[in-house]
Amino acid sequence: MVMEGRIIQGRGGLYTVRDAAGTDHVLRAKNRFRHEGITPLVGDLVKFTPGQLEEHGWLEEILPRSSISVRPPVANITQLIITLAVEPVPDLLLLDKLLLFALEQDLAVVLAVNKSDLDLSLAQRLASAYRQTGIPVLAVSAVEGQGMEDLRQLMAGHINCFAGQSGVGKSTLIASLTGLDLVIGDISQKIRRGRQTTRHISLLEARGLKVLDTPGFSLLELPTQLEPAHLRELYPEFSDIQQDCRFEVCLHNKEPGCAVQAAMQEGRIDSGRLERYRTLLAQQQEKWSNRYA
Ligand SMILES: Nc1nc2c(ncn2[C@@H]2O[C@H](COP(=O)(O)OP(=O)(O)OP(=O)(O)O)[C@@H](O)[C@H]2O)c(=O)[nH]1
Ligand SMILES: [Mg+2]
Ligand SMILES: [Zn+2]
Repeated sequence: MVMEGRIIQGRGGLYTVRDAAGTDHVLRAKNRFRHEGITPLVGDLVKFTPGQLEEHGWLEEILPRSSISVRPPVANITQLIITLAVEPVPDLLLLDKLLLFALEQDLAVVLAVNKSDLDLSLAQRLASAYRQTGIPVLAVSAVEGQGMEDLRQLMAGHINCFAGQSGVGKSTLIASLTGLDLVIGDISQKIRRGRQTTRHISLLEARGLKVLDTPGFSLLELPTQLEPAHLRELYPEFSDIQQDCRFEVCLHNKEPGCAVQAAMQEGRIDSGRLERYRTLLAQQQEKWSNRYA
């Protein structure tokens, strides 16, 4: 008997799949997946043969994915909640790379600035820097509750995935939203041990929300195939302005008559965003020119 379900966790070569009735099945992937170079991902909709008694069952087939994210490696999410906080020190280049991944996959995005009980200035700074992108920036506090109702409303109806550096409070936010008992890290211990508290990706469902908790990370490479000239299409705040650049394929990298540069000087585009765009552009140009080397 073949059934359908969704992968909610994968660890040590075993996948937990939840069927439509809410029953969880532990499965092993058929060798065929490995031979074909296919990695089942949390979020995947699959066909499977359930196990008998104590035996695990078999993952038979992965159904077509509506989105695929490489970092974190998940399938079929519809919204990425990029989480930052005053501690650990925010990495805005990482934030912009995550945004590029999300927009490339047509995902909805929310910036959740957590720990706003400690400090509101980061949330204010980011709200101003990302205003022209149209992406919602929320000041939230998982421990004191500010902004949590707004976050919940933005999450409704989506398959949400939290992503961001280790220690920003992704699991604490999810625990507060869902009422589930998740393992929360102690930040000083984390720095000492240098590893994440959340070790595996899992899809959680409670209080009407669907949400993926993921381990934090701080390294992220843009894919080599991402063409440098395509980058500018992934900056929502450039879209109305760049048609006024003197050159049609202006890369907004100090070309004469660049309307984006002018907009930045007039304060209509955030200077930090443009600067980081240029950093990423240079990186992609470097990768692109070496791509056959
Ligand atoms: N002051 C304050 N501390 C918070 C808040 N949210 C989380 N923390 C603390 O931040 C630390 C890290 O929280 P986690 O939820 O484990 O962080 P994480 O992002 O899930 O980390 P990884 O699982 O390693 O990726 C814990 O000590 C939390 O208590 C908040 O809103 N305010
Ligand atoms: Mg965590
Ligand atoms: Zn330009």
